[in-house]
Amino acid sequence: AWKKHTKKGFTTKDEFEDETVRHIETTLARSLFNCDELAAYSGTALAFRDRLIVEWNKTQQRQTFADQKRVYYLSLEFLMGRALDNAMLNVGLKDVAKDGLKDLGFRIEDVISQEHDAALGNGGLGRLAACFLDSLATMNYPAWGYALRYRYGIFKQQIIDGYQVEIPDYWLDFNPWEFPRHDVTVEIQFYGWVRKYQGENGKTKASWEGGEIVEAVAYDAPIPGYKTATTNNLRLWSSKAASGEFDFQKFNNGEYESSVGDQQRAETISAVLYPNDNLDRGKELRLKQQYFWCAASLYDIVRRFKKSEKAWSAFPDMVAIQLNDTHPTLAIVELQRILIDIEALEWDEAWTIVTNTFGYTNHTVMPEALEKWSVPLMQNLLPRHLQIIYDINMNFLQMVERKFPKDREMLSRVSIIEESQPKMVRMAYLATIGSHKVNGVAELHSDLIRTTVFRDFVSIYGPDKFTNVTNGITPRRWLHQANPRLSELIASKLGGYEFLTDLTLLNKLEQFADDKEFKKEWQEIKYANKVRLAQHIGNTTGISVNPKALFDIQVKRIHEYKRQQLNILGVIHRYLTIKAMSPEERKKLAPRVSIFGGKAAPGYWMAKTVIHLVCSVGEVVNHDKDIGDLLKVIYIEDYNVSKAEIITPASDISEHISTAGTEASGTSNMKFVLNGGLIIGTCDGANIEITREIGESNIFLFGNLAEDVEDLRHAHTYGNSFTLDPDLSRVFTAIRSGTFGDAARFNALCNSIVDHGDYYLVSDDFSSYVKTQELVDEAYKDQEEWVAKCIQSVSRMGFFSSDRCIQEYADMIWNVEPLVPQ
Ligand code: DL6
Repeated sequence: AWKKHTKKGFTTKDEFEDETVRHIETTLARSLFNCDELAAYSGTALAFRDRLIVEWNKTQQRQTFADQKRVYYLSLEFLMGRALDNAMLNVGLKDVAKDGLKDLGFRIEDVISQEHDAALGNGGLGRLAACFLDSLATMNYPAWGYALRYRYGIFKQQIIDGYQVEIPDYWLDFNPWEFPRHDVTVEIQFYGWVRKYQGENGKTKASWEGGEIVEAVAYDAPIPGYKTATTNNLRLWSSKAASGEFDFQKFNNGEYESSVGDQQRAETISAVLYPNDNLDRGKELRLKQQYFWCAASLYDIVRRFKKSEKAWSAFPDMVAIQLNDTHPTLAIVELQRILIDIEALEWDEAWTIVTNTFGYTNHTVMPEALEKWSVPLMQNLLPRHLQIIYDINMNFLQMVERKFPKDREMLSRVSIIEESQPKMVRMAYLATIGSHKVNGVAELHSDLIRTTVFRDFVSIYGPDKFTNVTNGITPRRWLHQANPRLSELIASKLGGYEFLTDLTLLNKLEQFADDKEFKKEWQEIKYANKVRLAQHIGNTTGISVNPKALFDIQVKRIHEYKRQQLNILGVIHRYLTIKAMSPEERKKLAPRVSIFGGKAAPGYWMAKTVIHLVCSVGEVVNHDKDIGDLLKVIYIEDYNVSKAEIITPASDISEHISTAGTEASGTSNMKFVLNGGLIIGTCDGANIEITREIGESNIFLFGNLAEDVEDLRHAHTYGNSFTLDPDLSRVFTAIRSGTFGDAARFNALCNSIVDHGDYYLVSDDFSSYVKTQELVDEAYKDQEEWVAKCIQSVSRMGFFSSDRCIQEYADMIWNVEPLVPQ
């Protein structure tokens, strides 16, 4: 009977229209006479959602019956962006929707752009998690993502008078993609105390008592794979008071405000995403978020496992949990607690299960980003977990002592507990000790972690525990969806869209690098993408930019290590140089538009100063009639995933210029190259592997190497002579003389480079940066050669698909097989 009633969903234009109109009229209670673009979006999204749900349910059933190992990806951030376009492409019905919407009087682009970005992340780490979900579903892996359902995602950025202003991002007003599961709830405990008692076998047992309980409620979102029936699940936890709506006692006594206190305190846990990228702030609420999410997710995973009625020893054969950075490290401790305190396993048996279950991905070596939690804070919030951490540490240190007898220094170096004031729990060490594999996200990064933060751990465990999985991006979103014309052109040459699921097939494009007709079409597409971006810039900033100019783009979080300051100092140098040029010299110059975008953490004052400098330079340069189109400086407000989809296909050159050894991988470098733009970059993160794949002649590399950074920093701090490059000195003179407005506002920024040790080595790399930018100017003049380089680069980007990453994780770390729908 069920089968008879189960609908598969629309497949034709007429059916799509029927479904969409039905939703607009009945679900949304709107008449077609007042149906605006938002209503059209809502109706379309609901029609597609219905279609996904059928496959989603079937996928979950299939995975349950198959009774095979699943992957659980624990990430505090999933930067998903918009879902509708992705859903349309993945189920292969975008053209149907386009025609149907046209019939109903709408342009599909306008409808798609009504959707609010799901912005539950800060930057690369969260977007990587989103790409991984897409690949996992596309490759038919049984996998779940787990995160928090923040009511407010990453803030919206406004630029007012050249300064960043943060506006809350309330994204849940209408979200057709999520399903509340009010029947899936978990009680999460905080605070309280530990009671010791005699267990049945006379052994001392522990139980966590008292404290307060908060309820976690599950919200699920379907994750459709591309051209497969597999539709996986992303489960987001929302917090709510376990005690019900409010305190009746207080309410009846007339204490209206405090009667809702518990409810508000509980809801605060999942209220807001912490807006820091590569920075650890150590706030109690953040630790609460982490535990709340880890405990709810583990409860869910364990509940699912227990249904199979298998022995506990089979847990790692059924469950692989990947920790996306150290934020979910408490899951290790929570699983150990469940196994010993609740399921009554012996410590060693439990610990073997735990370590065989977890894998840990490290995403940074920067000291300020390595998470540590104060022992007193943890003692208060999670008293039992702290005890277990101490026990894990004791066992670990005993093992180290056996291996390295008498090496006291080693013991204090590798201890999970840092003997500082107050004592701190080092989460990266705990994650390493509790996992069977630790990976970095690009070759250089993985080498660096092996030789720096985890050096001692490599000698303790041996090198095999540490591995590399270079990041990747999903070609579905970052080529097919963001750049449909390029995708179509490529498909026309390769005889179909198979490259979207096997990106290595792009290598067949190389033969067209000298094909005149193909190159012409390629250029037309790039130009059209630049026109689209120029329109966006015109609409949002009022500044008109020439799409024929060279578009030079740096969009990413604003951080000193990413060195947007180097870029803008280079722009000032360019401006001053043009000003000093004769009309004849100016004629030889390729006009440039320098485009910046990205958010600064609200408390990161120096990053905000960099934004202000970029905007101030733009104010002067863009209004300098003498300069005209030769140079424009643009700040794109509120950079996010959907803006990235417009920006990425429009670059001629993009900048990935971090101080060598600081950017773990970077992923926008991959997106830009895949969209036919060249890059200028340092020998850092995945730039190195991109160079290896596409060839040195197709990338503009500059700057010092990671191996020299320490010496250079030392020289800045202890060297006795420091002469500034004359070009850079001229730039500082211009800033300090007020050319770009009140110089005092930029003092600290200038001083950080000139007087305060130049930690990010801007002055060391400035001259090679400027020279390399000159090479870019020269190269751009020869358009034939430039386009050939772009085509050749795209054809060699096969390695950087997130499908390849997932394959590596599946084979090397998770030991999990796909489950292909029949
Ligand atoms: O691995 C994804 C992404 C890398 O591409 C970036 O290079 C790296 O900076 C970023 N790391 C973080 C670390 N945050 N924390 N914790 O966002 O990861």
